[in-house]
Amino acid sequence: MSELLQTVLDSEERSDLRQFFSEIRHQDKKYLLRNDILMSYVEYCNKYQKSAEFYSGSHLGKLIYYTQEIILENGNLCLIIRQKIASQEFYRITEDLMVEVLTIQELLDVRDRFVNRYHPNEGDILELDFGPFYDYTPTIRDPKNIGKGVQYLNRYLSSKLFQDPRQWLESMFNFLQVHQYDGIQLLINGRIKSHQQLSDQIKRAIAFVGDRASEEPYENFKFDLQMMGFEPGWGNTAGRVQDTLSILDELIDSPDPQTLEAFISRIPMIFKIALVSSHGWFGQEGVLGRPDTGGQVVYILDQVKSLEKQLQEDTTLAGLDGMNVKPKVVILTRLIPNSDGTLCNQRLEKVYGTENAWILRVPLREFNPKLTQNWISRFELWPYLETFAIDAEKELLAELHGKPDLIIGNYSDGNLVAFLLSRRMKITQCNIAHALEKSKYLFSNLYWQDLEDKYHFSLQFTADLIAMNAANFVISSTYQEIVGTRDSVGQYESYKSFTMPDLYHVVSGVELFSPKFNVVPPGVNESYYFPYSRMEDRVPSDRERVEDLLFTLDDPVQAYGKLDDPSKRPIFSVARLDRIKNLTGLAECFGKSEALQEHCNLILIAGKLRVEESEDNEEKDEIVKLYSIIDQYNLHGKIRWLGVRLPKSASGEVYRVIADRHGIFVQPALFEAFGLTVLEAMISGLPTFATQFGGPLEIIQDKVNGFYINPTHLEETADKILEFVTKCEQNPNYWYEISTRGIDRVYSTYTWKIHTTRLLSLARIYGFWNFISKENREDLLRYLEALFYLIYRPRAQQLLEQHMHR
Ligand code: UDP
Ligand code: LCN
Repeated sequence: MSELLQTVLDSEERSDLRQFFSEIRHQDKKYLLRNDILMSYVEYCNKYQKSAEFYSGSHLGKLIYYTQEIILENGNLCLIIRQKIASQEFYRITEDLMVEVLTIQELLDVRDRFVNRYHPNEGDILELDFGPFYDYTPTIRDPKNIGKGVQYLNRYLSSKLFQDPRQWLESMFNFLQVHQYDGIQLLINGRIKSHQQLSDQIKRAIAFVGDRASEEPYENFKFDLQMMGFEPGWGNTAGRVQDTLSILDELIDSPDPQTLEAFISRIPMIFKIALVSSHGWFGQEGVLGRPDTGGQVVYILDQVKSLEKQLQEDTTLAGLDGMNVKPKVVILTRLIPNSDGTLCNQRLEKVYGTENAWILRVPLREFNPKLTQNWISRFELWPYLETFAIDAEKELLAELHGKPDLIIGNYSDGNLVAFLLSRRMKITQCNIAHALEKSKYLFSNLYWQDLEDKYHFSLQFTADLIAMNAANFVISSTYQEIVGTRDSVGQYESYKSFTMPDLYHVVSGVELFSPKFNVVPPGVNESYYFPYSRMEDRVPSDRERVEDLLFTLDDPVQAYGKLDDPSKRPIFSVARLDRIKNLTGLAECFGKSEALQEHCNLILIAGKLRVEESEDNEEKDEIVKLYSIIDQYNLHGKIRWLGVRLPKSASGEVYRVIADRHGIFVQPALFEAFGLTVLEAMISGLPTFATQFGGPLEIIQDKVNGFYINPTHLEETADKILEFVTKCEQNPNYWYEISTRGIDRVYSTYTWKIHTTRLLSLARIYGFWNFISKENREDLLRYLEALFYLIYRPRAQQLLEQHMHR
């Protein structure tokens, strides 16, 4: 049993526990989440006049802190305790404090009973259990190393491999033979016939290139190397070739994981990449602003540009320029015939600023043209993905003149398509979630049947389970995306076990300790977003136009509100008008603080200004709410609300103009998976106050290079901002300090260069290990296929039939 629970039971706090549980039993709520539990505990402590020391310092206080859920059943309490990251324990506690440990199966039954969906007489429910597939794969032990998968994998597999030097050399020799570009052999040729010979030839070649000037181009001596058995791919100059060969030489003589990583990272094995963002509305102009075409589109476009550049650099360094090697990156998305003035109806669109990166659009098959001709919400897309993958495969093969070397899925739907494509073409699969819906919607699995009409979570969660287990590796933007924080469950973690009543029980849905998980955060587009102080790169006329738009322009189509005093310090935010983005919360926080209003104006760039212009119900509600907050707190003269979607160049200038005026940026989301606007604001030099719920918690270091806020505590947030503003008024240097540290934080940690170097190195290393260890994943993949065909496909078919009748 949990030590903590045992300690409470054995101590004098036992009576408090009994009393507290009795209070809970008398509440109306029968299913308490963490917030409810904490609130009840506060009430309990108040009612019984417990000291502050008892509240947080007692064992009971700690137990409550770690309790994620309490479910009441027949007077008993079921507790879900998460004392350590990524591990949960379940207990049933009776009125007289008898404790019984529950298995996960028993807990899932409790949850089913809670929603009256427990029917044991009708037979057992299907149990999904991925656990056995991970029994024989390496797993990380310490939770703090979760997300550093590749380092671990390298160490683990190297030590196994290096134990048998003969086998190891043989494997390496085989691996070096397989690399080609468009049918042309790379690295080594048939003249080297064995690993013994390889080792000798490497030493000869090192001596040979060592005699040449370091900068001498590879082309000058390529035939000599070829005679020794070496094809292109080792380097573009004598120096580089010598370097690469020496790393390999060292690896053969005294292998160690770092040398191995350094060597594999240099191998030219990735030239063509396909990224999948199937739900579409993917383009370079006029597409942002639909639900989930915000950060995801921005992320992928910037990533692709950076990937192409990195691949080009790698190709040049490998000495392949003479072979006319042209890396290619393709973003695969759906073609949407009725594209509302965007280019989403065009098959091919070149990505700006690249030589060979393209958006490739493949139409959905025409099941019901009323739907398939138009944009379809990501929640409704499921029936079309299988045939989309089949059609997309042909298009990809044609466009890339062969198979991609790596396929990266984005979001639940793109990851499922990535799975189908990787399976068919046998290529390394990488997953990126951006955000998983399961933890975004409360009780999304428990009440899935009630939500099915609107969200079809049965399809989405099944797709997620399939894709995350199938992926060779997963990239997350933050650690907490995988396993949360001390007090909150991670997005992937929420797939560990859950019930889908009447459909299936997941007893082990994901191995969080698997080295497949790697934290690789995104960057920010540095040509659009850069520090306000870089005046030489700013265009004065743009600056003036943006200043006018933000503070003065009198144009009811674009702007609402006239500022009484435009010179006050601006508090700025930009986001879609989603409930979860909570811009209305920020307006209310500003409204509640007269002191803040005295010092600052509030400037919002958000969605649309008129309900009639919006097609999205949530956005409509938020528009109405924002107007009513402005009236309720009489914010007229103190707020400007711009209903515009700015092109990137202008949006970069917006942050800088706010920084010119020593303003601040606030990101008040109730939950933010990562938060690209936080990076954009910080790199521009804006002191940033961002939500403590989600990614910003890892981007910002509180009070060092920005500030955390709890967006559900309005007064507290207002006070934090006010404190900062007052401090800056007393000491203007303070603003510069935070501003500079914010800029440094982004440049040191969140650049696309760092991201893509890491991503490509991961892709090579996972590709290498797949080859070498011939890691047999076939059993797992077969299981996943069965889920796809037996659960996913029939449900998708049902949804399709509904669509046919629309
Ligand atoms: N964005 C924009 N105009 C808007 C709202 C957002 O250009 O009116 C951009 C913003 O600059 C950022 C992205 O859209 O690059 C939003 O990404 P984020 O990760 O913050 O949130 P998401 O919308 O993906 O949840
Ligand atoms: C989706 C989100 O919700 C954001 O938090 C991320 O920043 C964005 O995708 C890019 O990954």
